[in-house]
Amino acid sequence: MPELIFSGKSLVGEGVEHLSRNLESIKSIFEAGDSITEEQGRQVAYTVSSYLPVTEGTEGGLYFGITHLYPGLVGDEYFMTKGHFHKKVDTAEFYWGIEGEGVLILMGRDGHVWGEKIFPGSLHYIPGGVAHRMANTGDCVLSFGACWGSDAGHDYASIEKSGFGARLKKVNGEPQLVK
Ligand code: S6P
Ligand code: ZN
Repeated sequence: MPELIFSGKSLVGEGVEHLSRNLESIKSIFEAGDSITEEQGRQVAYTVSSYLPVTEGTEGGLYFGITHLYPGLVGDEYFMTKGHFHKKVDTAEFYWGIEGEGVLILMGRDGHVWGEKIFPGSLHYIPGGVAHRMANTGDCVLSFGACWGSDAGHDYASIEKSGFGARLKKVNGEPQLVK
């Protein structure tokens, strides 16, 4: 068996994959993405460490990941993850808050968007058919865990094409979903 260490905040060990996304690579998700300069574009927006013990598509397996999402704004929009539906659309996922604060932005297939506050210890069940994206509304890194099925897959294309039905913006100093 591989030795894996999940310290609560980080995940290391044999087979753990690390991915990093800078602002340049995700700029199209932000309303003001075109304002991102070359220098800002090099800034890391989030990293993901994941343990994917079986081949993607395997039915009945589980995946585990930790995301560290950095604080910041693009225009008046908080740093956020790309967001996705699952390719096998009816598969669910758990998210839980580890450190920092933010809002889990959710969108049903009908385009209805709502948010759940995430904070250390909060637990979030994301039902099948619900797109999910995380925004960091705090001043510190937001770390959260995720557990999803190895047969779920990721559909990023739908979000790239149509986005979410609302954006999480800083309005008078407070996060607000704006259509
Ligand atoms: C995977 C799970 C997370 C995200 C990560 C980055 O199903 O939801 O590990 O991959 O938070 O978000 P995104 O939307 O860029 O994959
Ligand atoms: Zn997911």
